[in-house]
Parts: sequence; C-alpha cells; structure tokens
Amino acid sequence: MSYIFLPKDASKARLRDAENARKNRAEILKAFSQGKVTRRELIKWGLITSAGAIAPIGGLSPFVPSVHASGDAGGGIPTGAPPSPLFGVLPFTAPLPRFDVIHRGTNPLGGDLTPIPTAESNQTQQPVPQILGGGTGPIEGRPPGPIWAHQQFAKYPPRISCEVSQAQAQTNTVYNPQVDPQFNSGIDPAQPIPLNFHPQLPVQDPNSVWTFNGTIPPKLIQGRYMEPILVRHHNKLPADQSQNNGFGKNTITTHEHNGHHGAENDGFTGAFFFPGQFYDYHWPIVLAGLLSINTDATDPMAATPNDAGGNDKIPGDWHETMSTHWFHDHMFTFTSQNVYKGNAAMFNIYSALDRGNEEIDDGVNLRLPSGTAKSWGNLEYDVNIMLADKAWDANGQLFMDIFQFDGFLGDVMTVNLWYKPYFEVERRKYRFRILNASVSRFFKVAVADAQGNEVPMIFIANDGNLMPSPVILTELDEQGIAERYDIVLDFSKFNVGDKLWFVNLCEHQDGKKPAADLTMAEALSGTSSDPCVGKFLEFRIVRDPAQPDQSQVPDVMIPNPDLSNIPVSRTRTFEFGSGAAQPLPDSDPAAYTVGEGGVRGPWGVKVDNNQMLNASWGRISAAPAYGTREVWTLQNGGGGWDHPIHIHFEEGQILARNGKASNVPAWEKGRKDVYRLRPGGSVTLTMQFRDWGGMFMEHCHNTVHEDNAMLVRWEIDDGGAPFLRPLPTPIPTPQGVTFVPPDNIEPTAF
Ligand SMILES: [Cu+2]
Repeated sequence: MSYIFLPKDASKARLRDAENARKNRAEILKAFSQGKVTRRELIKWGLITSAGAIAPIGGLSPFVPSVHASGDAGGGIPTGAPPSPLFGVLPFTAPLPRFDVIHRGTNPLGGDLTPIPTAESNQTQQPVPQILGGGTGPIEGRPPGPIWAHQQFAKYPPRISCEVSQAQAQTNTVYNPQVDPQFNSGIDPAQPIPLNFHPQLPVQDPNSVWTFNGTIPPKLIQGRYMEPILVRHHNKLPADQSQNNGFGKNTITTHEHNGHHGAENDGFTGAFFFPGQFYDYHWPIVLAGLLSINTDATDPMAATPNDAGGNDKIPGDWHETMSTHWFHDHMFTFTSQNVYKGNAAMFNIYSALDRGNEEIDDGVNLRLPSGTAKSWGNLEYDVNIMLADKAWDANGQLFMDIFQFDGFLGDVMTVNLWYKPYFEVERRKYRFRILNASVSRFFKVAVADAQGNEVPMIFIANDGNLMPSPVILTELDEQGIAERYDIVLDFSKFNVGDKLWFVNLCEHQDGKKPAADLTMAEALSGTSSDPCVGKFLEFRIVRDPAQPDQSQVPDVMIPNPDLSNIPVSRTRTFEFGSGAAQPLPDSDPAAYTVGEGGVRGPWGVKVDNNQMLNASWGRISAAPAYGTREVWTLQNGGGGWDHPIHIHFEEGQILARNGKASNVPAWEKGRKDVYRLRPGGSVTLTMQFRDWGGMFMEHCHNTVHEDNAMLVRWEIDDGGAPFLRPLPTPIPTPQGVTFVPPDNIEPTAF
C-alpha cells in the first residue's frame, strides 16, 4: 500500500531520497509539460509505462524503495513524496479570508468594456507573439461566426459586466469581501494580501500559482436571475509555455459549472483561448423551461429580487431555481493542472426564493441565513468555503505531480486557499456553501465540539440546488470533486468563547477513491496516515449578534420539477472505465494539445454498447434531440475507483442507485449536476434538453481522470437550425479558430 506522502517521522535518509526522486521526476515532468519531450519519447526511454504511470526506477519514482528504505521498513515498503514543509506554521493561526467579490459593472454595452461586446466573436486582428507563431490573430479567442455567436444575445442583452484576467501570482491590493472586517475575522481589506497559503508561508512565485486576477482570496461573482452577465475573461498568462514552474497550461477555457447557458458560453474543452486574447462569456441566468413553462411570467414563485426589496417576475419553472455554482478552467487534458494552479472561483445565483436577505417576508423568500442590509446578496452570514488539498516543494512553492494518473493528492488542507484557518462567528445561524475544489480528493465533513461530539448540521442544498426539504445530518456524505454542499450551522446553542471545528473524516491512501470513512474519534486521534484527515477549520464564537437572527430554514424549500407528463424519448448508458485504446487519427483535434498520438488513456468512456473510447472533442458521443427528456445510466466500469461524473447544462434527478430507487439517500433526492458512482456502482438519472443548443460535455470530475481520456462530447441537436447537424469542431490556434467536421460520430449518438 503506497501512501502519496511519507509520514513526518520517516527517517532523514528516506526523506532525502524521496526529495531527490521528486526533484528528478519534476525535471522530467517539467520538460513534458513544456512540450520539450513527448509522451512517446518518455515511453521509449522507459521512464513511463504505456499506461502513463511513472516507471518504477529508484531515484526517479518516490514510490520505489531506496537502499535506505529497504533497510528501515522491512524491505520493499514503498516510499512516498516528501511531506510539504510547514515552516513552523501551526494550524488555526490565520483568519479565514472571505471570497473577493468581483466588481459588477452596470453598463456592459456602453462603456464598461472596451471593445464593446458583440454577439459574434470579435475578430479584430492583433500581432501574435513570435513564440506563438507570429503573424496576427483575433483579439477574442471565441470561435468566429454564427455557430459560436451568443444565443439570444439581443433578447437577453448583458446588463452587468465582470472583467477578470487569468494572471500570474501577485499581491492583492484591491480586496473587496463585501462585508465589514467584523464578519471577516478582523481582516482589514486595505492591507495588501500577498499570494501565499498562509501569511507566514513563502510567497508564491508568479508562475507557481495562476488565479483570477492573479490574486487571493478566491473570487466570487454575485448574480441574479434574468440579469444577464457578460464575463470578459482575459488570458494574461505567459506566452512562453516554458514559464509554468512545471505544470499548468497557458491556454484556458472557462466553464460556469452547470450554467444553463448556450454552449458557446459553457467553456467547451476544445474552445480554448491564448495568451493576449480574451473570451466573452454571456451568462443570461434564466430559469430552465422558460420557453415552455410560465412563459408569460405570471407565477409569483418564479422571480428575481429587485433593488427595492421586491420581486420581478420572470419566465420559466421556479422548481429549476439554482443557487451555488462555481467556475473553473476546462482546458482539454490540462484541467487538473490549471484548476490546481488556481483557476477556480465561485458564483452565487440569487433568486426571489434564495435572495440573500433573511428579513424580507413576502411569502416567496425562504429567508436563509445571509444578512439584512441589502435587498439581496448579503454575505455577512452566508459564507463561501472552498476546500482544496495542496502540496509544495522544499521551498514552499506549489507542486503537482502530473503523472499520478489514478489521481493527485495534496498533503496540506486549505480553506479558501489558506492553510487551516479560523473563522470568527456570532451566536446565531450561518450558511456555508462548501465546494470541493480538489483535483482527486473526496471529503467527508462533520462538525466537532471541544469534547469531540458531533454537532448536527442542516443540509439545505446539493450542488447548485436547494433541497425539496432540509436534511439534518451529523456527518455529510462523502463529497466528490466539484460537488457543492450547502449547510446551515447554528452557533446559538454555544457560548461566547466556545470553539467548534470542521473535521474531515475521509481518509485517502491514493487518488483512486476514498480508502475509509473514519469515526469522529478516529479522525481526531491524529493516527491517520493521511495528513488531510482531522480538523481543518476552527470556528471561534466571539459575540452575540447585534440584531436578532431572523433567518429560517423552512421545511419546504424547492420541490422537484414534475416530469410525470414528459415522455422519455431515449435511454443511454455511459460506462466509465479503463483500457480504452482507440488510436486517434493525426487530424484529430485531441492531438493538437498533447502532441503526437493525442490522448491515450488510461481511462475511457463506453457509450451504449459501443467501444470503450479515449477522449476527443472531435467525436460526438450522444446527441439528444432539442426539447426532449432522456434517461441516462452512468456505470462505474470497475470497483477500484470512484468517479464523480459531471453532466453539463441542465439539472438531473437521480432515479436509482444500482438500479433501485430505494438506494437513493435523502440528500440526493433533489436535483444534481455531479453524480458520484461509488466503486462498482451505477446512477440512473433523468434530464431535459431545452432552451439552448450546442456542444456540451460529460466527464469524470476527478480531473486527472478527465484529463486522461474520461470525457465525452455530447450535443443538443435541434433538427437543423440554427445549428448545423452535426456541429463542426473548433480547432483553436493563436492566429484564429478554424472548423472541421466531427471526425467520429458514435453509432448510437443521434
Ligand atoms: Cu474518475
């Protein structure tokens, strides 16, 4: 059994060997990531196996016993990478930084943005750096022409702008948490915030970490229904791909995770853009079903909060209202590296039901914990939480091993990108929107008091969706990568001066799947070999609230949409497995990003009874007809792994686990967008395909699996117009995007 990281009490010699192996390996990975050596060459030299795993050579793989290790551990116990040094920093010594709220401009078509956003991609030419091939290329990287024009741009013109950059690590001098310091553990937003993982840990080099605007804390966009946002995302990463400190790709594509938007705004994996370019993402934020349900906007439950404390009615099905989203990179074969490097942010969507004001009592507002000062979007008691395990090298610089194809684990727990912080709270209810933003790690969160007792939580939302009814839990379920769990925690039962902790009960030994769910006592005992088990966030109850807590958690929140009258037009199966081995033609777009041979597993997806195939964004694996409902079964092809599968675009309802409706737990009875298969398991779900068209994706959100061929493209076909049938595949280059016909269409796709 190999642990990813060596225990802290490993012998000095063993640690030194592991560090040398890590360094040697990092040199190879760096050369690979920078395009100086191909995967085929690495295989030829015997450095990696054809399945992609690093070859078992001493001094190269930290998992191979060295002379020292074979002596001190009974011969042949594999060693791990050296633990990330903490430089003497203790847990719970830094405040939890609240998210940095991105500025909302209110004049996107008349001055916020230069040039003014356009329905079709802006193909104005600019010089391209020599290192990217020279010549000229378009200023916007979105594919050109009508196929990738913003759908319904004239009908839903942007009313808000958010302008952001992907950029090298730098100090934040414009932090705006949108709450006073008393709600931010005393953090003074006027103080510059260097980019490090704790105020006493080393500052990250510009190319160790690439985040939104190059800064921390992580970013938050606040949006509301029917107030379309234009997100202009600039790529300010180095044009020279060798400037990446060993991992991370300088081309990006930004996925608004489960946005119900047109595919041109979905961050399609093959619609990436280059340094020096921008991409305009149009997020209309509409209720699903708006073209067929409540089209005249008369239902008072389908509404969006206005600035005056009231509601404006909107079309669509209010049972499809969404709340907690995130957005992140979706670059083909590089998603894991780019998200780990910092391309991850959150997006709170506000509605009349979930408006972020706990005081307004209008018969629609659920009055969940938030605050009262503003008509909507109060954050005082509504806290975004981003969980991510990280690792760093001997100098404290962020480190990733891009050849851990089972999945990459970090050994340091961060919350909102700081190492094990504390958060000051009042004696009242809070909402926490917990995002698992890891590469491969699952969490299982519980709350402990000082005696080690579990404190109940009210589970209110799974993924982006408020539950039909809240569920009281003392331990949350295992939370897969990209899943969001919203909970309400009531501190009023405790005293000023008390402390509580978020505790991770889920132990990993590798990136394949959780190894064990520990009891609270086991997790607190400190005996787990996994350094990310145990307490990771400390709540300090510091005062009584100045105003009485008016927030509620109603017994009924958002019942599921009624699908009983909607016929099921198709069923499909998707098996997530390994061993896919279809050679891709040289013309396949997948070859473009990864050099000769394209992506070669070790993972793959088998659709219906077709072949198990590697990923290619040129292949259409499923093409549901526009306006229909289908039932999809997601099957785990093996028992050795867990796969959290994400289907883009519309919320699904889980009908069965392992074939039985009775296997679906209470907390999965709402709507979902990530479906955790569990080892050997299956999930049967139903979803609709409406309102928008284009090409979307379905993939494992263990992003290492996703990047190594566990991804398919599917698309919504509307019978010919306005989309072509099937859609042409975009091939981005710095000089412009061209289109080719899909090079492969699965026999059961249409
Ligand atoms: Cu997976």
